[in-house]
Amino acid sequence: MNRQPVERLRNVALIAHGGAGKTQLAELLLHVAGVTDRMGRVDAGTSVLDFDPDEVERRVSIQSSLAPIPWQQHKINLIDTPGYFDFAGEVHAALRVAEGAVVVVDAAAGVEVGTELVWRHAEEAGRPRLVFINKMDREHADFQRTLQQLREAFGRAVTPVQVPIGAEASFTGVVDVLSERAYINQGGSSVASGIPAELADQVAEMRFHLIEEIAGSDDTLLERYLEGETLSEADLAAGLRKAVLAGTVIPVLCGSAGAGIGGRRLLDAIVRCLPSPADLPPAAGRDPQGGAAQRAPSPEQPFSAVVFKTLADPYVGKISIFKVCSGTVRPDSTVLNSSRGQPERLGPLFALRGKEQQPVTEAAAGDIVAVARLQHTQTGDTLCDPARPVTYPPIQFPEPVFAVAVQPRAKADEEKISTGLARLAEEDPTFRVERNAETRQTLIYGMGELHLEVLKSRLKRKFNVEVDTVPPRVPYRETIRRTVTAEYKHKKQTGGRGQYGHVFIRIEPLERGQGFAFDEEIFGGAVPRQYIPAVEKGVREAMAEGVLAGYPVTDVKVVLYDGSYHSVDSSEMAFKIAASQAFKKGFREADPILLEPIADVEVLVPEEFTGDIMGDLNKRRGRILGMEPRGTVQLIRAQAPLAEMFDYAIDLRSLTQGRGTFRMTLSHYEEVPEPVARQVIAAAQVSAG
Ligand SMILES: Nc1nc2c(ncn2[C@@H]2O[C@H](COP(=O)(O)OP(=O)(O)O)[C@@H](O)[C@H]2O)c(=O)[nH]1
Ligand SMILES: [Mg+2]
Repeated sequence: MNRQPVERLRNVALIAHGGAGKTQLAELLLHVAGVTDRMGRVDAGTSVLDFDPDEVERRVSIQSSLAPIPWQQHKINLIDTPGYFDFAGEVHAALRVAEGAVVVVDAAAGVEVGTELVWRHAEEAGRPRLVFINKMDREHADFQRTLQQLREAFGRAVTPVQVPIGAEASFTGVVDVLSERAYINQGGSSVASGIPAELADQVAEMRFHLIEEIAGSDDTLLERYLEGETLSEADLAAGLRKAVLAGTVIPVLCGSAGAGIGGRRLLDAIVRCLPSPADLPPAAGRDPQGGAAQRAPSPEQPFSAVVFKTLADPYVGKISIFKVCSGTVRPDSTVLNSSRGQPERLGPLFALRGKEQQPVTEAAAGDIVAVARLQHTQTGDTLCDPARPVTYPPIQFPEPVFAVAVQPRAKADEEKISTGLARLAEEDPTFRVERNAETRQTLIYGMGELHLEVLKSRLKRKFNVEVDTVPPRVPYRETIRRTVTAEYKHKKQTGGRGQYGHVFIRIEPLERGQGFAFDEEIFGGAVPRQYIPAVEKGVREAMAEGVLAGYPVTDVKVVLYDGSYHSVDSSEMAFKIAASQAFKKGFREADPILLEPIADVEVLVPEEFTGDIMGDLNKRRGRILGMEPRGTVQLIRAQAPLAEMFDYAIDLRSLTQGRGTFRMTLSHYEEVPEPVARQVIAAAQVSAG
């Protein structure tokens, strides 16, 4: 494909509830545009876009996929996104770089939870939209009902520009309302014809309504319309485009990706109604001094780009996909990664269609290209002309909040696992790896169970390591409630030189969060100076594994106040042992308790779920701190023990049918209530054998 003037580019995100048919629709568009000889089929595993083995195996999209499509002297870069909540990060990234979106809705299922979620994302990103009511061939497909649901959920801007001809098995084509032409599918090609008589009245009425909507969005058109002038097809087309860009009209089309109906009209609508990069305001970022900087989407401007996706390939290495915001970039040039302050040498540039790579000689403002093996670059980074630096804000990704611990199936794989996980985290900003020194576990955080399942299988396929997942251990701690004194004399006489260390210590509770303090009140050299550090060391070692259940001890102060020594047999080792034993002895008597981490939790849910959510948090031993409205939803603030929150992501989703989200950060430690503590201690004793 040759370079297109920026006005002839369309970057379009396909977004929807999972299973609405986005990928199949993209396959149809590729096929009707003549890019593919045969239409790829999701069900047959022959999709060009769902190429990842995990996608083929599960028959669902897991990551965004690109499909450049030439259509009527335009270039459309379709970004097919995954619909499942677990992969919502991909939708965020796609909407950052696409200027417009096509929302796909299943004509039988109607508006679904995922429809609402992606709609909200698109609205927040300020992206003009078209709606495609898909699967008109399916049993129970109902255009009017679905349209009604759309208008109820998203307002009156949602306006049909097509009517289906027939439905279910007898669905054969569509009528374009503005042009008053019918397109009927005959043996795979679309044949233009007159409006079927039984639809004439309906189309006339819709056309009247649509023209009013279009005219109402433009003052000069409105004036001419009110003066009784008949607006030409060109006037109306221009007016419709303006209204869509302004968001006052959201056109609804229909078809069947599976039966191959409605593809050409959708491509037409994308070209005619959705914005080009030039229709958006210039990209806004910061210059190196922190001042505001702007770049218009013109090939003549200094080069700048945003990396919105990274693929980790074990053979090729890392592939970074970016959208050129301004200027032109050529292979083998040196650019600046301004987000990290690092130069990057670009190798060959290529366009991606699914997994297929086609070399390109340049990429100009507005277009999307890929490059392999960048050294420092990660998703969200800005690349730019080193002489004219600019940095764009990073892409906002949802926080991963579902955690499991992983352990290698083969012990020798420890290292391979950490490299593999690190590479996967580079590829996926909604995946995080954390080594917890306290529990000695590697935790992986993701958006949900399916997400982490997929990552496990990628780890196996790409890095050849198998892991088992286990529940995360809770990093409990131990502390005391009262001050005690303890004495220990370590004395051994065996053959040659003996061992002698003798200490008196006082152990005092500290405030929560104070950690550890050590002091001494030795008079008259009862314990010689040089042994005092050994005493502290002995205490610290004993604290590493508490007496109650083996968890680290915290929030205590230890004071060495007396002792004795032997001029020949005393040693650092002997004092360390004495101190350690004295601590263990004293700790048992100091009313020891178990502490658990408490998390700050913020839950965002629609009003109707707040009762259930609060009830559920109470069951998790949570405390509700407050609730406040946030736009159309409620924000519930609470604190809850981490131990009860590991699977919260899953339960919240089922409690709210996917409408709720939450964030969680560690806050502080608190005493574990007695009955729970007893269980934890018993479990620790079992596992210690
Ligand atoms: N009957 C019918 N099935 C469709 C149509 N479009 C997609 N499908 C099927 O719906 C399922 C989900 O399609 P897919 O494209 O993977 O949905 P996505 O999750 O939105 O990408 C697959 O089994 C498709 O074959 C359609 O127009 N009609
Ligand atoms: Mg898909």
